[in-house]
Amino acid sequence: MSFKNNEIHIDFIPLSNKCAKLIISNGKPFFHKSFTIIHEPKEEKHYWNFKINDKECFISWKGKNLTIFSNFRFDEGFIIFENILEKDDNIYGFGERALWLNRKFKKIRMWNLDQLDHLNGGPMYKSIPFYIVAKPGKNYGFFIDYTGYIFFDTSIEDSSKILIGANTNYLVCYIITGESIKDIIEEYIKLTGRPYMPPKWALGYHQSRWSYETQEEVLSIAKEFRKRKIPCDAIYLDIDYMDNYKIFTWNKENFPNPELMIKQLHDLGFKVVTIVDVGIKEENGYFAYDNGIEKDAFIKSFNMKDYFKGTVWPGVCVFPDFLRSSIREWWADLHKNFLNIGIDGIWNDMNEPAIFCILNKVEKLITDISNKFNNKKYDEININPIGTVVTSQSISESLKNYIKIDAYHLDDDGKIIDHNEIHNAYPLLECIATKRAFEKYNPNKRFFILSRSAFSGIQRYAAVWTGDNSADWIHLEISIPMLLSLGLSGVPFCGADIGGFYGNADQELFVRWFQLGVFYPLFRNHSSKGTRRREPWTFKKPYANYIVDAIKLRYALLPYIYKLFYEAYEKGYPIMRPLFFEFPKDKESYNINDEFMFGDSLLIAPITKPNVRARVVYLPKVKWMNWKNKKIYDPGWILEKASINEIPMFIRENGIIITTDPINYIGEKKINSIYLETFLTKNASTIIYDDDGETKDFEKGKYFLGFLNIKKKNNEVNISFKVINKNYMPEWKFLKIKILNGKKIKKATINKIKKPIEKINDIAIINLNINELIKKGDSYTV
Ligand code: MIG
Repeated sequence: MSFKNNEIHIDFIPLSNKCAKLIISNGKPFFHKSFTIIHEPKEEKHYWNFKINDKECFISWKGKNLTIFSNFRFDEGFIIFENILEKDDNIYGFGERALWLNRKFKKIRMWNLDQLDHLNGGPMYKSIPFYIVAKPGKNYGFFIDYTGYIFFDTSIEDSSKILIGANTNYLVCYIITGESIKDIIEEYIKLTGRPYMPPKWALGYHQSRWSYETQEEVLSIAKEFRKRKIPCDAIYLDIDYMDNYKIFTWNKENFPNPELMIKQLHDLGFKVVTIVDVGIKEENGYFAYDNGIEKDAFIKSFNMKDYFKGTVWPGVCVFPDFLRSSIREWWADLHKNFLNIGIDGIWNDMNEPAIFCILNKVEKLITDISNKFNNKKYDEININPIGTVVTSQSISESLKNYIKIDAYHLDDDGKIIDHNEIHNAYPLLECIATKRAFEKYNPNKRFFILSRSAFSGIQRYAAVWTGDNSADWIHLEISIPMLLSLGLSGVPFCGADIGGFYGNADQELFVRWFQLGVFYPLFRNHSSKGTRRREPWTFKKPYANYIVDAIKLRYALLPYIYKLFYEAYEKGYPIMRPLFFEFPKDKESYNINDEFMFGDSLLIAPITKPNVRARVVYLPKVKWMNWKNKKIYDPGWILEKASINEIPMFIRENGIIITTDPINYIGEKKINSIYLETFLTKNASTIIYDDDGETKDFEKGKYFLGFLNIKKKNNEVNISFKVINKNYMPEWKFLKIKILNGKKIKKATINKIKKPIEKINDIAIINLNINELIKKGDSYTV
């Protein structure tokens, strides 16, 4: 269905039960290439109803009014329109912003930026133009598939509409709805791609620092972890491993034998992640530059002859034009030596792209700045003289104002594309190329990419982190809504630098941050040059012990976390979830910023303030049990004690968490048992998933998947297990069911066969072995 007048064309196209497309344009033909949409459903049957006239587009779903888009217009090169809201609607998503969960009353802009001041709420590294409007009984999502500048204003005059503007003449949007927010995420993921399944080691603890500066230092850090038996799986090499910051090179003096170092690290059970920036130093004789010139691989300046140049760490740089598939292939090839010597992960930094000074445009400004810095040449100034700070300020001045970059790309057909149209897609295209590198040089190995900048779809290729935060309580606290919002924006694999990147703080902050970081999908400790060291043993006792306890807790929870990653891969569900994701009928749960669900069964209420030894916790709808002291609570607001070594964690009534015995790193030794811990009042169930954790064989069906159910009636429990797939057998042999409130349990059966019950305190334990699970019972293989 469409509407047309001389100025504006609006098309509404139902795609499936839950998804419809809205195209707004000036009616001129336009070739829209999407980097994000991987699959558009085409189903005949649907529940949509809509009415369009020159003022409004009314949308209803299953016979009920859903929403209204209105007031479509063109203004100074922008398509502008409004999404009419009801007063009590809540707004979520929009990817990474240092804002509270509910994104009402805000000006939100999509323009990837190396944002130095996170707390100004302005644009940051990632642009995900997807929001969800939700309240009990109503949800829909809206995604704008445009990679240039977009503004959203959720605060004009009153909160009953969102003003939307995009700097283009042709806009493709998707409206998604369903019975719940889970449905919306699942549908959004079908459109934009499923999150990738990382290797198991990526779920462990990661140790990073800007920088571990020599080969010996890296090895000594790794050995210290093993000596002290502090679990750790990955170590990072930041920019100082390179020769003069030239990507894909090594500093020969400090890293004389990277191949040997990597082998030694692997022998110690460590995986190695190296940083790769996007800027390539302009230097004749440097292979990446020479080779790129030969391929005409770089983004061009306005005259289409010169390359677009800017200064970054190595000085004057040129930037790969990832828009062309041949250049993405070239970029993949640059990784050959790195991947061949065994590097396990690539860390894509500065890929907004972040540029200290853009040369072609601001020569004069640079000279002025150089003068200010005692006539140092601009490429010697190691601070950020313009770029980010100035940019973010000017953006906050006016909704439509942003710094355009005078740079041009060539697409696969040789067409010139203005950088400003694809600015936000730049990191996504880079990660596509990086993934290609892993595919080429390690085809069956699962890859690990960590990206700072992103656009919708990044979940297919990379984990992300929230950039340069600070060692401050407010940064700890805001990381919760930041990561929850990334999760609601289809990016489950995310984390913030534990401890804060910049600055220093007292030891209590680091303890509390590690205690929260256990539940970040990406559990990485990273810090800037010039800050105090952050390796766990650099803290004083007892703080150091509490930090190690937190890391060990992460490893105990790994089987549960792996299950959550599998659910993320299957359905796009976040790993850290806002309370309303699990309790959509509970009105109170829509505005809780300092608690979250870790998967479906665990509620985490971290301490986010200094000197706090108790906190209020909101417990939605069901009964809860404090996982540590086994105290049981009714729903509602409670006061919970949390001394410095405690994290308030609650297991949901009839929820199951899966734990295991301690290890120092993934693959160190065989895991013998897993434990299914439940607070059982009626009926609890979970999937049990496992695979080899490192290859892509699971894609070919080599995985273990079963469905376990525990039913309680009076003082009896009946367990049943259905095998869904057993083409891979887990390494654990025993599965122990721990009924945490099991004092009165007298009888237990598995697939109708009686089993003995062991009692420790009030916990009833039922020991099962894997053969009992898969042989008996009504199993079937797919
Ligand atoms: O301009 O590589 O966010 O994690 O340590 C700073 C040095 C460049 C920014 C990243 C940070 C990294 C740092 N990088």
